[in-house]
Amino acid sequence: RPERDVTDTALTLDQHLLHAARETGLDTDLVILLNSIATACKAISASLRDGALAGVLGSHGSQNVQGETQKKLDVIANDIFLEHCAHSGVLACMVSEELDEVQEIPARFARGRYVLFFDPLDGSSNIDVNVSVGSIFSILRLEDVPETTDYATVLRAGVEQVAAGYALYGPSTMLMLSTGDGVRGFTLDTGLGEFRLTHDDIAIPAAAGEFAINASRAQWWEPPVRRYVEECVQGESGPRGKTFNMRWVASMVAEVHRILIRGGVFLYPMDEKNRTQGGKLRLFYEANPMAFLVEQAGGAASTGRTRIMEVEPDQPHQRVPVILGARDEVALIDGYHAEFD
Ligand code: AHM
Ligand code: MG
Repeated sequence: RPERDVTDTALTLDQHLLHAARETGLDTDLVILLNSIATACKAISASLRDGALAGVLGSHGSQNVQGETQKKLDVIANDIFLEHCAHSGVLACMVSEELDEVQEIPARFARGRYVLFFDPLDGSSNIDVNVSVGSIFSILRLEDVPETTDYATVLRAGVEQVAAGYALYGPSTMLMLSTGDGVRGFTLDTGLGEFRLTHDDIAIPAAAGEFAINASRAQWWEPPVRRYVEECVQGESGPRGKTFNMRWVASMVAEVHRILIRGGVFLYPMDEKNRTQGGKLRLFYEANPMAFLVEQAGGAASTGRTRIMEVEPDQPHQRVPVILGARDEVALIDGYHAEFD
């Protein structure tokens, strides 16, 4: 029988977080919250798995605060997040992409200093075609347990995040997480019902050979984005001197995951069509948490004009242009914006 070290086994997320609490002083209230979020993601993963058989596909017949038609699973996933996180005892409040108002913590539960922002089911246009979707979350810690939780109290710039991550519901379910000391990936062990540490020390290479953008919007692009993409597709004979590959899943979680695993750059830029809204992706539920992860993995995240995590928020459902991934590519695209402005 080959020798096997029985102690060399992948830690569960709980084990990893408890070690981090003991060894690096990770706040135990944050551990409790991350644990609740992981449970919510496992529950969402379970609801997605049976798809059409469970009658969960299709439209819910309602619209969210941003006027978007909600899928049944948008509503189910939002309820799952609220249900599993409300009683953690460590939250001041929650803010969801799917809700009009800040979600208060019911009086029967203890309250704490943490604020949880989440997009319960990102990329939900992909659900009916059985393509990967995800949940995204971002966590802030307030100085004290707040008396009121109006938006003015909880809307802070992304640099104040203490943790962020996402769950990807793909061929396997994964949870990618950063608490400010790098990015780790955990794969759902369905037999055990636990996330287990499978990806350590995630690093995005500084250079890229792959870009992701919805090219059907080329008609509305600004000159710096047009220039960047045109140069990439000119291949070896163009100014970049190499051939780039292109991907577009239309599911930001899958896109960012690909970049964390094998590199590249992702753009959902400002264009003539989304300019009045400020962009397409939401600052709190999409841009800030993904920027935190990407920077923690050595990449960069910009609006083209500003570091995303330094954008000063003015409203909860605010949108921003997003350019993130390989830091040399992001720097090049920022440079093109500076030249054209
Ligand atoms: P959603 O929050 O309504 O799901 O929208 C966000 C999604 C992102 O996951 C993805 O990057 C983008 O929208 C896709 O946009 P498009 O439909 O223009 O390709
Ligand atoms: Mg979304």
